Amino acid sequence: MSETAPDSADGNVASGTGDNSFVVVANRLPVDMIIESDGTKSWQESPGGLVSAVSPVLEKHQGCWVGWPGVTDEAPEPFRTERGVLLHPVELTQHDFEEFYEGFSNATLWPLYHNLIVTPEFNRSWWDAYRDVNLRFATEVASVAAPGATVWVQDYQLQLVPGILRQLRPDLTIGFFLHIPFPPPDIYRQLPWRSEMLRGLLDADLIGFHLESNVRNFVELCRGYDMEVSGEIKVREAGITITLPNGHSLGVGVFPISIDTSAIAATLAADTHHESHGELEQMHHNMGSPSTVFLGVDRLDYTKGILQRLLAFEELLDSGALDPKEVALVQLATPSRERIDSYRTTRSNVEEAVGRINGRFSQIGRPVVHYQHRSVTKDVLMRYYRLADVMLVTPFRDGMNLVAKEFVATRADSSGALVLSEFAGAADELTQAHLCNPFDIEDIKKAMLQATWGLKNNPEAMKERMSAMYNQVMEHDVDLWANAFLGALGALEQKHSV
Ligand code: ADQ
Repeated sequence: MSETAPDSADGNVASGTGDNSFVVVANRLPVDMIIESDGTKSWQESPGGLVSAVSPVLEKHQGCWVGWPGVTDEAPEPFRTERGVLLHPVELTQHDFEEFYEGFSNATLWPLYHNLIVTPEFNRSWWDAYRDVNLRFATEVASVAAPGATVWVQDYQLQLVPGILRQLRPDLTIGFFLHIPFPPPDIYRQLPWRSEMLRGLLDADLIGFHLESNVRNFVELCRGYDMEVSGEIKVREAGITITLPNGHSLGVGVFPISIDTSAIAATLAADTHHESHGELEQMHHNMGSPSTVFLGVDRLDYTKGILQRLLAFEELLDSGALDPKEVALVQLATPSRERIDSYRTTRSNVEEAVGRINGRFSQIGRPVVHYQHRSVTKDVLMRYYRLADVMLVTPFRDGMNLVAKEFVATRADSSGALVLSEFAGAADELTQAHLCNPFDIEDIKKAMLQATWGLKNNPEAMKERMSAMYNQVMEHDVDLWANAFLGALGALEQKHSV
């Protein structure tokens, strides 16, 4: 796990506040504070797609990141990372963590926005905590932002921040990006606090979503509230304008998030050193030299469809369609939201399936499923991507899914295949993948077999598919995402100030 050494250790605490012209605010800082049993404190990269995507943007802008440091009841001083990003921690109490983070954010909004894969819980005291914590984040941002600064609010945990900030600091330009899907209006309307939530969001100057379907859902919802909607949906532009009864207008657009392709290229290049020592071959050898390696890389979340993927693999072994002496499946699962019941159940179901499949099909010293319930460093992750023949990305629903794009970015040689859920946002762009319906185990099996068969019997066609996806990802990286969003936000700001 990579460590980021704060300069505060040598006394270089951020001097003064209110002088940051670019501020990102997200629930989590890009690093988590780790407190050892002897009280020693250190920092580790925090998990998840938002951090992967937004970190390089902040590094390029040398901006300020306001967020929670990952441990409760701790308020470290602001500090600058080695890469020049000013981190401004916001304290969450244990009560906030339970009611705002685990409760409202992850047991109400997360399942609601992911189309009810599990049933959302509506709890009034969680909503109170959500409002309180959003007020705290907005107040912190208001104190660090320079006059006329640009503030970019990230994700579903902070949907009230644009509205509160607008009250506190009318001089700011406020963008909001939603990293998860926006649900159909009928589902959104189940939320008891739907109007206040929507009102908070609409005080932004620009709202960005990953997909056209997200924007359609959002616009339909707004029309139901008698807002004036004009323009048309555009990609990487604020094609839609929504005007509120008080005269405030905002832009809405599709901004598909992506990955830092140059950082991946640099990691791959650095890895050639290890390559010369045969590290990749050694990993393959340690796995029993399977002719086909399937790979899954996910936060351990019920939306990611890990269990269904394992069941599909088990059925293929059971029927003899795959030979357990020839294949292996590696599943890396980052621990996530571990105290929430639905996450505990998902973990125990996944681990039970791993144990059963290995019990049925492994030989001594050669498991068919290699399962790791922990994070790995980026360079090790890249090595797993390179090792894989068939990448399995089968979420029931996913805003985008960066893992699919990261895998493709390691395939400059056009090797390998991607099995991809049609309900991952990435399926809108990676159309050459082996698409499947993750709710249909037969369909996952079919896609896995087509990919395996294609690699053996039709390598040229498979290379064409991978090459098209590789070019797509290389031409649409995270810089394009950030520049398009911030460019559209800047253009709106100029329009308003004319
Ligand atoms: P996530 O749900 O976290 O992100 P994803 O987009 O796949 O999903 O990002 C996961 C990130 O974590 C990737 O960068 C991946 O490399 C990393 N990761 C996963 N498992 C790992 C492991 N075992 N070790 C190390 N790193 C690991 C949310 C939304 C997505 C959306 C992103 C960005 O749910 O739909 O794509 O935000 O907007």
